[in-house]
Amino acid sequence: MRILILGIDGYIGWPLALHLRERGHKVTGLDNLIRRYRVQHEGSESLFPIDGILKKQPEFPIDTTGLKYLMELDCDLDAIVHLAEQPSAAWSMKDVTTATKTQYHNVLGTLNLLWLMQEYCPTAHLVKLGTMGEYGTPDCVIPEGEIPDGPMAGLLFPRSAGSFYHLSKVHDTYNIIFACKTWGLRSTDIMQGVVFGHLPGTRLDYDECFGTVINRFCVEAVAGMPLTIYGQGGQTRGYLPLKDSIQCLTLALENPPEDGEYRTFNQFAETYSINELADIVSDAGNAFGLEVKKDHISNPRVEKEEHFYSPVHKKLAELGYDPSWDIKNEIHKLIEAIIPYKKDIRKEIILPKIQWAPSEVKHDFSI
Ligand code: USQ
Repeated sequence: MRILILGIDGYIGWPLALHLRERGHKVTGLDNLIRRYRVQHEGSESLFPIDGILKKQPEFPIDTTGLKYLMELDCDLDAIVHLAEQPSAAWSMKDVTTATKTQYHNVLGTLNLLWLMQEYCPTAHLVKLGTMGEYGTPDCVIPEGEIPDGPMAGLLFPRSAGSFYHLSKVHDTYNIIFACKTWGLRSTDIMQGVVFGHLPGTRLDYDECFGTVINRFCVEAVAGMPLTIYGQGGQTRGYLPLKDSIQCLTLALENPPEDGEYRTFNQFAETYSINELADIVSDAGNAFGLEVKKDHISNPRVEKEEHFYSPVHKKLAELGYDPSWDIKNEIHKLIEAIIPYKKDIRKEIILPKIQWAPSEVKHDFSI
């Protein structure tokens, strides 16, 4: 297949490109490198060295100038993987500037892409990265996409997002459904859980905005800092290692939907509470002789800290997804990979500073 990856320089985009090429697909990419810039701008950096863009450029034609590149591809694309969005919930809750940038870039970027697709490549399959966080944490089973039975059967399951970032994905979902219905585009909207781990050449962020919780806990364990459990630690989410994310995206690409079809996959291996994850990281750390402590710090977020959580995730398994069930082993491998970088860990970027509840801070509205 001829596949264009939007966001090819990122945490998921780069290993996906390498994997798809290994499987014989023709891969090109677009990236404006804003993830590198944003992490730096927040005073942070990836713990692991990232493959430089100059190293990547000869391997894949990476264009950083914008979506107009699509028009030069002779519309001869089988699929577009859209990973080019601002990914941090915490960053979107920092201030009015980061919230509006998140929704502007994510929602309008996707809308722009949908218009380009209907004009230049209406038969290409759009694989779009959404988030499990679109659903929130309702007191009922979360289906995969539509409500399965009863008087509301077939309607999209209600969304109850927990940040302006998660909301940007909700808005994307409705725009994509509309484009499929109205223009006959086809799309797989991936509701992905929290990704962790690393693959060759990928970044490893551990700051409060761009580091996800397992990656942060593993870095904290190696740094000798207590694990930063936000609040009571009963918050439960779906998790998957990066290699599973690549496996699932590949399955979605190689098993495309029909023309005009919109489908949703709930993409994660297993659900865990923060307390369970802290125990697993602590045990893995102890195996390396690290003395891992845990700390229930005041929760900077506004979220339920004890709740029911039961999302359905069957569709990818039906396509052949073989999840990494042994999360302990994955976490063990991650800690092992982090240990050589212990001296590079910057402890000052770990503790959270962004408060999601209203504060006394006066924002700059001159944006
Ligand atoms: N948490 C802690 N301690 C920490 C960091 C996080 O207890 O040091 C808790 C948070 O309060 C939250 C949970 O861990 O309850 C997950 O937080 P996270 O920062 O790992 O993930 P989140 O903000 O939800 O966002 C991440 C990705 C996002 C993706 C989402 C999938 O950054 O791009 O969409 O995971 S999901 O969470 O399923 O919506």
